[in-house]
Amino acid sequence: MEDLLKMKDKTIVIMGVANKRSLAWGVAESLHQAGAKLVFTYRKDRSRSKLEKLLEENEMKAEHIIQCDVNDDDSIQNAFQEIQKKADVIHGVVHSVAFAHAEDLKGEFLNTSRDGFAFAHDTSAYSLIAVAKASKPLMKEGGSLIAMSYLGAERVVEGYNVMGVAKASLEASVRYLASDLGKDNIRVNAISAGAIRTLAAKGVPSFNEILHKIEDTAPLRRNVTKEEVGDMTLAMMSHLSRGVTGEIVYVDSGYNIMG
Ligand code: 1JT
Repeated sequence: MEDLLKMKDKTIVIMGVANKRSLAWGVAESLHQAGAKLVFTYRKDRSRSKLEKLLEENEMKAEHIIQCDVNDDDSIQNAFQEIQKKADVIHGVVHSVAFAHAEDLKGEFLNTSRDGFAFAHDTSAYSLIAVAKASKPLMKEGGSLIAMSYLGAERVVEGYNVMGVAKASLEASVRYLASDLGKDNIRVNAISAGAIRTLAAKGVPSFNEILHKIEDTAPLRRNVTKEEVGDMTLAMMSHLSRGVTGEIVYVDSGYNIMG
């Protein structure tokens, strides 16, 4: 019983902490509690400051904090080269990064621009492929890659629009990457998280409605938290999930099963 998770000697890279509400921060807390060593990447300087403050407040220590812009191949390659220099071996990466232009997350999907489509897919889906490629040489002892998705990938959720199509691409990429990387004992999975009030959800006019609908109709009759997403991410990083790859795991109070 002692150590079912076997996280003590593992180094995990977490991408996408913007503030204390970020899913990636929930993941950091769960992985830290399990004894993992953490490396963080950030894009904006502001996110780095927020992260440093969060780490201090929670008496947590990062092994390294490294800048990485997922829209830029060189930045991704450089970031993982830096991580390799400092940590040598890593055992997993949490990809908790997505972006789309605000104008593409309202009104009709029909109005999605070519540029808005490309940008959402580049940032939110292609980035997983680039990160998988850059991190593979560091996962010499095998590893686990986790991406974050949302139900809008497979159902029409009003307003989610181009992000839904980008998340569909992300989920398909998880399966193709899982197929390629299985021979290196690298697993690739996604968590489909229920609606959670994060920075990303800010400015979504229908968000309150979505949260209330989940409380009324999801099997567990409540919304989920970033801590619950963090704990499932820990499970998917750990020894317990060693036989699982290419899956989309729902942490959504069961909402997705309802008709
Ligand atoms: C992004 C945004 C990715 C918001 C996201 C996201 N994944 C989940 N959300 C929350 C959400 C957003 C909308 C929604 C339901 C949930 C915004 C910035 C780009 C990346 O539609 C009803 C719009």
